[in-house]
Amino acid sequence: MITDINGVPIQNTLRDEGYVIIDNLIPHELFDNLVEACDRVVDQARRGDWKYRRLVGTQFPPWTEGTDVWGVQHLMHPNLKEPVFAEWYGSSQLQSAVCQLLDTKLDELQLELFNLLINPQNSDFDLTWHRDSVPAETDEEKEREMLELPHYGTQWNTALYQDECLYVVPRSHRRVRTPAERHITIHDPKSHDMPGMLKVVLKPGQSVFYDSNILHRAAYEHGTKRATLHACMGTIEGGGHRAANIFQHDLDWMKTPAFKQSLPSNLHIPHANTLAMAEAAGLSKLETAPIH
Ligand SMILES: O=C(O)CCC(=O)C(=O)O
Ligand SMILES: [Fe+2]
Repeated sequence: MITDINGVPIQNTLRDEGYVIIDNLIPHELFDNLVEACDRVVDQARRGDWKYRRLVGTQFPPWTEGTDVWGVQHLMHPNLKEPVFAEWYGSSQLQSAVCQLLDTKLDELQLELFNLLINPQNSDFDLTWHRDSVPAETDEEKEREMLELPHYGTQWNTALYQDECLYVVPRSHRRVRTPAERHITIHDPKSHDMPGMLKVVLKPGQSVFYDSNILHRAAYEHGTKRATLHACMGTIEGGGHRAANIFQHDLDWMKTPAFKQSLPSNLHIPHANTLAMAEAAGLSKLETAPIH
């Protein structure tokens, strides 16, 4: 049983609070390799040699404008030639945590997104208060409906350096927004005064798993080094709703033989599960329209 930094089973904290902080999901022998691989991919993205990146000025995909980078996409892409990322994504302690949180078995896991969040170089950048899959303008009735949909997946941030960028409103993940929260998300989305907000502080090597529907925002400071692994995994029960969330990031490269061959054996079934999900959702390409 994996417990959080307060000794509570992680699935209980995530269910009740909407987020949970966990120590030690990076094996010792991978830590330095991950740090070095991140330095290399960050260089490539900042130079413009790696085109899959998040650019300052834009929060949600697609990222077509700007030059300053706040995120590097598709760390497991075979063209990056950094096998340590898939090695970690498929590592047993991480998979155990995900299985415990999703109450599922290893062979029902689905390989999904794996990106890197970094500090921009030239200017600070604030993300707005948001839920990942409910746009701010959504009316209350529709919001209630969307919040009731199960996720069949979980997402997390794992910090390689001290990370104080993420803010959440604990326990906001299953209820509609209060009038004050609705006002902020629509009219003042970069507010620093969200009622009940909490800064998530991660030490190097700590992870936070968070419900994609928790109200959250992030503050990107250009002067503080950030390299935080940002990923998600799902279960085969996800279906079309999950497909719409995942494939808005354009994952068609995951169908290539080169990707399959690059994966460690413990990711073969999760990879096959992802392709099967796309097929069941009737997608000929692993690509869907942006949600926001
Ligand atoms: O920067 C972060 O920690 C959160 C990023 C985020 O909320 C997002 O990409 O939707
Ligand atoms: Fe988000």
